[in-house]
Amino acid sequence: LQIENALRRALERGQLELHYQPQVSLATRQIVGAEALLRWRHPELGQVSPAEFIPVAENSGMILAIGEWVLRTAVHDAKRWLDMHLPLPAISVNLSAVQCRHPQLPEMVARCLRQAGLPARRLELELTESAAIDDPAAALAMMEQLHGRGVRLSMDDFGTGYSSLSALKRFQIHKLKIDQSFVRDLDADANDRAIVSAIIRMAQALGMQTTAEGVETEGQLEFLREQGCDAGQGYLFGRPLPADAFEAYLRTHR
Ligand code: G
Ligand code: G
Ligand code: NA
Ligand code: MN
Repeated sequence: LQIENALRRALERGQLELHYQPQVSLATRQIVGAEALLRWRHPELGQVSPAEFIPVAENSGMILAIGEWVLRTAVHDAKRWLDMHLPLPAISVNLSAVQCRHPQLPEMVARCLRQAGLPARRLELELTESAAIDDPAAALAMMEQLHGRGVRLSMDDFGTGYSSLSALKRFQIHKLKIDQSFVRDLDADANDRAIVSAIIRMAQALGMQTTAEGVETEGQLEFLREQGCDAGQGYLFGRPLPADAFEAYLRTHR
C-alpha cells in the first residue's frame, strides 16, 4: 500500500521517466526502432524496477493513467526525433494486459497519435501472450481496431507464456519478439538454438517479422542473422538510455 500511494504521487511529481533502447536490423545494423522502457526514480527508494511496480499499478488500476502517460510521452518524443530527421523509423511501447482489456484503448491510442502528430505506422505496441489469451475474442477485436488504424502490434516475450498458435494465426500480429531467455545461452545450448530457429521459421511462414531480445554477443548475433531473424535488441547494440542520451545516440548513428 505504501508503494501504491507513492506511485500515485510519482506521476504527479514527475518521478516517472522513459528510457529508450535501440532495435537494429541484423542485416544492416541500421536502427529500425526503439523500445520505451518505464523507469521510476523515487527520492528515497532510488530506481524502482517496473517489474516491481507494474504489478502494483495493475492491481490498483493506476496502470491506465500510467500507461497513457507512457504512450503520450513516447509518441511525443518520437515525433520530435522524426522532425529532427534522426534515424528512428518507429517507437515501441509496452501494453499491460489490463490496458488490453480496456475498451477505450484504441481510442486512447488514436488520441495520443493525433495530439502528437505522429503517423500511426510509426507506433508499435508490444503485447504479451497472456494479454491476448485471457480473452481471445476481446483481444481480437482490440487488435483489429488498432490494426485498422495503422498501428503495428508485436508479441512480447514470445515463447514464455501460453501461446495458442491458432489464435496467433488469427491475430493481427506484425512481429514476434523472441524472449531473451532463449537468446541468453544460444552459444552453449542446442535446445535454445532449436527453439529460436523454429520461432523464426514459424514467424516467416505466418508472414511475421522477428526481433530477438537480450542480444549481448557477436556469437548470438551471428546465429540469429544466419537463421533469418530480422532485428535485435540488447546491450550489444545499446542499453536503454534517458531521452536526451538516446537523442545523442541517434545523432551519432545518423
Ligand atoms: O527495463 P526492464 O528490464 O527493467 O523492464 C522490466 C519489465 O517491465 C519488462 O517486462 C518490460 O516489458 C516491463 N515494462 C517496461 N516499461 C513498461 C511500460 O511502460 N509498460 C508496461 N506495461 N510494462 C513495461
Ligand atoms: O519484458 P521485456 O522484453 O519488455 O523486457 C525488456 C527488458 O530487458 C528491459 O528491461 C531491458 O532493460 C532488458 N534488456 C534489454 N537488453 C538486454 C540485454 O542485452 N541483456 C539483458 N540481460 N537484459 C536486457
Ligand atoms: Na517489452
Ligand atoms: Mn520483451
